[in-house]
Amino acid sequence: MKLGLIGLPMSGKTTIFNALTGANRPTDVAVPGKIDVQIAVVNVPDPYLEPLAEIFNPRKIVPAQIAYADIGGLAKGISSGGLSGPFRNELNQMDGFLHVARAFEDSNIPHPDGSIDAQRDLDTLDTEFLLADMMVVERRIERLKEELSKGKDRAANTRELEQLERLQASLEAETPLRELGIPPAEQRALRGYSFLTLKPKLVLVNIGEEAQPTEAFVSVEGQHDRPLAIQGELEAEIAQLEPEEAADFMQEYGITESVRDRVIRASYDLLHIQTFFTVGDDEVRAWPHPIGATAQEAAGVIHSDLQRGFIRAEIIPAPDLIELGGLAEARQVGKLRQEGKEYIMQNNDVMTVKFNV
Ligand SMILES: Nc1nc2c(ncn2[C@@H]2O[C@H](COP(=O)(O)OP(=O)(O)OP(=O)(O)O)[C@@H](O)[C@H]2O)c(=O)[nH]1
Ligand SMILES: [Mg+2]
Repeated sequence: MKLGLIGLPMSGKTTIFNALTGANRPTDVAVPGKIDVQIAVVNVPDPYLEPLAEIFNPRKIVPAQIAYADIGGLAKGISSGGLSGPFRNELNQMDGFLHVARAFEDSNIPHPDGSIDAQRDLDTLDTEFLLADMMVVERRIERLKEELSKGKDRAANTRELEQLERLQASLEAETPLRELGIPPAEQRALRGYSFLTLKPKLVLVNIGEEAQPTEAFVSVEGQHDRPLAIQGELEAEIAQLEPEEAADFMQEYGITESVRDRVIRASYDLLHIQTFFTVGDDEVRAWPHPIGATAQEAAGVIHSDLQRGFIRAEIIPAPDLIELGGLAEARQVGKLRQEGKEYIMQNNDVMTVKFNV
């Protein structure tokens, strides 16, 4: 899973990336219009991984991970004529976006538009993404019409044309494709286009030093998904401290949860994912997987062989296993459940897959 930090120049993307990943990337270096990407992988904090490891004493403990990409260079006007190849390639690879907007006041950092207005800035980049998608749709529609005029693949091409014309109407009405409620199967069919406005997006408002949400933050609160308010620079400083010092610092500033924890949790919500565990002497491991996945689909997250040869799964919630102290103990008291292919995975299930290939 990979999420891209996007936003207008100087909104605080790199600052928040540093806070989130503990990186120490220099700020103020991106050139508007020139793509500049840095990726960091973050371990997902998990209350059950350590206690499970204590039971199994495995050679390896593998936490779930999320990659975050700091994507510099996006700016107003960038989509006129279509997004350039390098931008498209990078943005296509993202599973979703964290859209950073500036709400901090700082006279040393003049805003190119002369004032601080987070909603305006969000709209500016949203419009660029709408335009970028519109160009993709238009080009494809043109192409399909050409093919149809030659009488090629009439049925399939007509179906695709109708679908794309629906998407085009939505984009022209400035409605991002993610808001259309397109069913998952149809979304999968659209994957080849990598529509930017179809990808899930969460707004992060950089409120700077203000402990109280600023005007600019309040003005974006009505957004579709509730934005996160982040004190960018402060959080980036905290991320550089030793854990004990960081705790003192956070207490002093009334910060109850680090930006890393908050954003990771929000990322899970955004991507509709949850965790299951596999356990054993070899490794204890956390696996992110889509909420609603069946046991067989979840087995496929581990390895395609396990999905193909799936027979059944032994399941127990992680807290129960930790309390009981082991799989044998759990089996003894009848807490280790046998589940079939269609079982819907619950958050924090421990799964052992029985399979045959
Ligand atoms: N006062 C204040 N300044 C901040 C805060 N967050 C970021 N800045 C400053 O704002 C400037 C831009 O921050 P960056 O993190 O470089 O922003 P960016 O979005 O990565 O910018 P580009 O990569 O140039 O597009 C830097 O000088 C930061 O130090 C904040 O919370 N408060
Ligand atoms: Mg930057």
